[in-house]
Amino acid sequence: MTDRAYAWFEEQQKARGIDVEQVKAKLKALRIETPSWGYGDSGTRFKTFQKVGVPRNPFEKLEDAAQVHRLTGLCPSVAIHIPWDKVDDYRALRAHAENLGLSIGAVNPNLFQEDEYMLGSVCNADPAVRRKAIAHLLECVDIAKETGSRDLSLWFADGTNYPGQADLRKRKGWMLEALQEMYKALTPDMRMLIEYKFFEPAFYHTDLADWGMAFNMACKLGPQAQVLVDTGHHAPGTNVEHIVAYLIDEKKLGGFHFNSRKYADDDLIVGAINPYELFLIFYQIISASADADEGIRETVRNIAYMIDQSHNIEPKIPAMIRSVLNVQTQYAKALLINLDEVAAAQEAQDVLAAEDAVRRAFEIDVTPLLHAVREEMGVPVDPMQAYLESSYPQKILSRGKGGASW
Ligand code: PSV
Ligand code: MN
Repeated sequence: MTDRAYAWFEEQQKARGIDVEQVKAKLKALRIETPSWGYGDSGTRFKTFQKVGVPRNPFEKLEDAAQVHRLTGLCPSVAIHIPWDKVDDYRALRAHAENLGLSIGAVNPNLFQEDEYMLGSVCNADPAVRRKAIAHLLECVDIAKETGSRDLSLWFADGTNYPGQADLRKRKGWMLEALQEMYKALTPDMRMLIEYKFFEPAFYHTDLADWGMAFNMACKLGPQAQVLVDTGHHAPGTNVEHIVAYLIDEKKLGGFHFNSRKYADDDLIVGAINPYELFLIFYQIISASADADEGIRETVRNIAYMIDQSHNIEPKIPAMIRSVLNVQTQYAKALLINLDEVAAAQEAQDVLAAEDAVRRAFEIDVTPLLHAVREEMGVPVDPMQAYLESSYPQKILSRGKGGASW
């Protein structure tokens, strides 16, 4: 049945001028990093529900992440968050990852959980607090060296709640100073990926509130600094794919934190709320991947696709599998856009034909394609079902309740 469905799919796509073998090769090359914190308990300011079977330490988080990779073939690296994932021996953590067929991905400094940071970390008016925050950034560079990580993923909760609370321009200068000191500590192969977010936990102003501010910092720092787009960090209605296209064109898009939001930074399963947005993001990336400028093609090749989610009510491992599969699905659909057709419609200034050429790919059922690709990759055609039928959900119950939070 699958074979017949795939044969029909292939015939249809070839008739549309799509190189299906190339699409399959691209799908096999897709890599999505999962976050260690997505395997732990998390919650809202109202309640964190503790689940049975949640990993008790960073080593067990990696074991859960290995299940996601084993079943999808797409997730060989895991981002860590420090100090949530602080261990005595990072080489041991790295070795554990490698034994599981994984690597440690982006290192995320955490500058938002200590009392001293209530009024800011790197932008705090107290030089002692700023020094402590910078020391943590530098510690994370050292950790990245030990874990073999390339990317330092930076998000700052810094901001204020009230007009007049702080000097906004001084804080801008302190942010740059901190980032510059960190930048100097990088080895040539490392990158700083600078995230932005327009509000929360601060509600009046955030020191890096939008992509323009992150971009400005990245430009001032140099080529090893780029912008990280967290899809949940925009006001409703923001055209995220436009930001993506703009940053790619400036060779400053470093990576993504994928998740879904309905209202704000809801951190829901990616693709659950607005899969079309994800598809349109991939459309911009795929169209740039064929650019004549090698610098743009290189930017696209180096984009780090990462998931940043909190699973408050849903079981963590299947939620992560669902997220990864949703990303894969939208990427597959975007690969089916006939870019020549779009270009011809744009050339003719035919608005409806251009919109149709893009949307039509979104409407294609890619199930037969994904089944074929998974078969060729040697992973289950239905990774979610394979997980639920495996012994792993039972096995982890022995961990009991009260595992790691985030
Ligand atoms: C902040 O909302 C964020 O998106 C940052 O990436 C953090 O590191 C992550 O979520 C976890 O809190
Ligand atoms: Mn994020």
